[in-house]
Amino acid sequence: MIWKEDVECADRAALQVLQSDHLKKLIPYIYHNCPVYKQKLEDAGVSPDSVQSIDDIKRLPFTTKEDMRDHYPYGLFSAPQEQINEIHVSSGTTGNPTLVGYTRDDLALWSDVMARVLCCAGAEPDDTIQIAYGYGLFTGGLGFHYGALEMGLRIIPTSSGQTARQLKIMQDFKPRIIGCTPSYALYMAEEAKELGIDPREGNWRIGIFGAEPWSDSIRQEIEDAWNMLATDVYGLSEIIGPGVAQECQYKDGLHIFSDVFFPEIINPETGEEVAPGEDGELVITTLTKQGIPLIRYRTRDIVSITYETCRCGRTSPRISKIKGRTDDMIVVRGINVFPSQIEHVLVGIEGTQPHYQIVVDRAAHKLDQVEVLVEVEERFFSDEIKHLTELRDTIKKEIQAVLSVGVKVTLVEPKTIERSMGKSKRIVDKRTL
Ligand code: DLL
Repeated sequence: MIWKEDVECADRAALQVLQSDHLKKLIPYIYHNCPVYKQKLEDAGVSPDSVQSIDDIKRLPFTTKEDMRDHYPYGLFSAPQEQINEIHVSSGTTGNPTLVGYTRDDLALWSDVMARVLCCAGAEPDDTIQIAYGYGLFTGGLGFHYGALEMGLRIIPTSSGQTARQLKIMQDFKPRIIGCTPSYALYMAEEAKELGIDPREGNWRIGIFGAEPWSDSIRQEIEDAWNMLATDVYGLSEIIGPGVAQECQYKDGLHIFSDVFFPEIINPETGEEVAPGEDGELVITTLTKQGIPLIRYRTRDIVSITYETCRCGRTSPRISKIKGRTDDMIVVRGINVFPSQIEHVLVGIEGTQPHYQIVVDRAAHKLDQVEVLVEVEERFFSDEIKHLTELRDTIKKEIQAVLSVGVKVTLVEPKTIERSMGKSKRIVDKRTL
């Protein structure tokens, strides 16, 4: 079963007509409703009615995460406040988080693309899905929820965490599909074994894993542990949440729903398009969103793209798994972490030095562990131990409050952390993905 088969299997010329129609409407809409975009378009010398086809997209300005932050909270919205029905945020770099808002039509679009995700993974209308992505301000849980409702699946909305309860629910209700981060899938399998439960004994068919980078060797581990097909789902809050691209059963790239999320792959230095098959930064234009439509949004995710028809019959372009980032963001347990967030905390704490290092590790089948090494002034080491402990606890508390991830803080003497002649190495990522 293919959700929206007419679109997903459309020939390229027909798809381009659809994309052009959308873009022709989108540009005047944002020009007249969002002063920030009006200015950006004028600065780029683009008059709204000059955009006539999808090929004109190259004349449009890029939108960046900084634009979102600079115009926080509502500056980039095109729809008036009273039409916004739901709000989500994702962690930003420093200061303001990234805020996104959905109109009623945007929620319908989200439901639709998430139904396409579920279908693409192989879900069937009678399936039961356990949604173990976090609900709340993260987009994962609700995105899956809306898609599953749209498709008519039976939903068990466990959200993330409370692993023993998740496992009991699996045993009792035998869902056939699960959605969660890949690291949580591995963690749950390990916990299950410790509790004497064999995860392979469920009724599993499919896992839909994303929100963080993972490799084919992790895929293999998950498939072996759970006896299921492990597929990759990609998305980001700014564009919609989960629901931008999804692997089919052939696991040969992620089908990007390009009729509504138009992809370009560019050289991040020059902004020029790179050829299919070559690595570059994924840039997305939301062709039909109303609340906060984005033009040529720089995702900072590195991928390659192919336009060849997939064995499953879908003609939609496919992106590779995410190969890296153009910035220094890392994803820890599904949560985006920027070193600058930690730096921001440290500069506000008396006695710390601007030298720190973030070490991320993952023991086999365990969740990511984050250790932050912080240089503190010499005097703390000759002082009472109690002062050192207090300082450590303050730093830990403040970092955890900003990141929403538990961290271990280790205080070290000045000049302990290796200095660099070039770009400082703030992150030591020991995880084997
Ligand atoms: O992570 C949305 C999502 C929820 C996707 C559930 C999939 C499943 P954000 O919190 O805004 O949104 O983080 C987006 O996470 O730019 C990527 O760097 C990373 N990311 C998301 N999916 C994948 C994936 C959600 N499948 C950022 N592989 C993105 C690698 C991913 N990285």
